[in-house]
Amino acid sequence: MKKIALAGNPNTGKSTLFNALTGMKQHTGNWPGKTVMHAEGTFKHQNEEFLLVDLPGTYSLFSNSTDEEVARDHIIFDHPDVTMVVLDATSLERNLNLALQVLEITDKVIICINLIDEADKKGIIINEKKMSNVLGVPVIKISARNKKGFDQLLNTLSLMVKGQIKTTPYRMKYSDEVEQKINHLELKVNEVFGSCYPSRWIALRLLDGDENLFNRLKQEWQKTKKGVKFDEYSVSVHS
Ligand SMILES: Nc1nc2c(ncn2[C@@H]2O[C@H](COP(=O)(O)OP(=O)(O)OP(=O)(O)O)[C@@H](O)[C@H]2O)c(=O)[nH]1
Ligand SMILES: [Mg+2]
Repeated sequence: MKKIALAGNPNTGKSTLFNALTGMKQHTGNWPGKTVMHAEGTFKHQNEEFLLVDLPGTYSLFSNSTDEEVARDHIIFDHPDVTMVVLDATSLERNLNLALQVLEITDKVIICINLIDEADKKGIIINEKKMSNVLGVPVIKISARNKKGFDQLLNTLSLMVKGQIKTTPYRMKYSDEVEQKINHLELKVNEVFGSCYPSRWIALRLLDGDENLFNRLKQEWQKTKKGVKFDEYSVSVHS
């Protein structure tokens, strides 16, 4: 079963899309050890079964809140086959911030521009082809409430899980000085975790002093590599 994550800012229609796709085939509870709602459900398309996870709405994937932590940890540690980022067509500028963060983490991304009916009403015209060229991943206009654009979305999803869509996600370039530090840390992260996790993104977060992510990585390390001291690798926040 292919695992699909639904990420996006609050109120962009993730749960509406989730409900439209999974119908009654869903169950809810809490994320382990958290008081954040966890909803997952299944659906089929072209004989392929998908497990869809509705993530809490967040503005970023840093460690500012439990919601952000849950969304971030799912995308990093649960390895979804595809992450669909749901954007509000009427406030793209704000919404794209999260999309760029997801693109830093994974190259299996589909951008869904939702509430396209609202954008139409406001006379907002979105050139999804141009956006797709710039972002390097498929961009699809939908209306979750009216079930518009679903065929194209699901066909794209099927192609992506089969590895038939090549993406080139947009990645921010920083100043030479910062890039040097990123490269240095990235090598260390690779040494510790191999290709398990997105090393460039982790290096960026460590440079930013994200202690919460650091501790979570340490936990993951201790789960898999008992007996070897993480600290011996001298990867640390602010290194
Ligand atoms: N007009 C219009 N409204 C929509 C569409 N999709 C969702 N909505 C509405 O947008 C509101 C928010 O939808 P939700 O699905 O709850 O959004 P969410 O992203 O799950 O929100 P959080 O869980 O808080 O992050 C609801 O009132 C929906 O009915 C759409 O395509 N068009
Ligand atoms: Mg929701």
